[in-house]
Amino acid sequence: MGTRYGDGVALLVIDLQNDFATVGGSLYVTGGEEIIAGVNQEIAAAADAGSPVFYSQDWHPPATPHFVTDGGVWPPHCIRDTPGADFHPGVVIAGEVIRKGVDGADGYSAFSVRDPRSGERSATVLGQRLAAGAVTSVVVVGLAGDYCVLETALDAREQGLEVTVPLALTRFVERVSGDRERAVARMIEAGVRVPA
Ligand code: VGL
Repeated sequence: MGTRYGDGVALLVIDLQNDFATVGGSLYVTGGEEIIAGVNQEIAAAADAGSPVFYSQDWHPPATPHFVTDGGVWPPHCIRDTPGADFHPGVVIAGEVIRKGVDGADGYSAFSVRDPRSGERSATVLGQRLAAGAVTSVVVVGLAGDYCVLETALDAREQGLEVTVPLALTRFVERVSGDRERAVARMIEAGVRVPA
């Protein structure tokens, strides 16, 4: 596994937070907790090879049009400064945390957020950080494969990065049956590598 990392490669750990990764979390992604040991191995492999690790963290205000309670689709989740927004206690944190969704935006991609009303997109600091570190290739792991991992991987491709999403290191929401297959197909179409 260490072979994935080295100069020019970064590991992006997406939203491994209690609300997604803990049984009983408000937007629990089935099996989310199963990937944690493997993700920690990736973090160790990246660190050993000198590759930076970035962590995205969904960080919503209590009311946001992202939530069903305010006209959106999702149950309230990852509300800032609550235990649901904390990283799953099993995840080793060994890098910079990038928060998204902070001002009521939809925060799917770790690279950009989107105002759910105006549709306007704005960048997080991740793109700058990767450019500053001369990163040309990213490995994306975490939750969920059909939302934040997908959008992060597609944004990374748009920025011209090589992208790998090891499928064993993500899980899918599957709001609609078939979303997993559709998400994987979109990744492949965009040139994302999706090893098992
Ligand atoms: C996510 C749905 C809503 C995710 C975040 O982390 O994939 N999914 N907000």
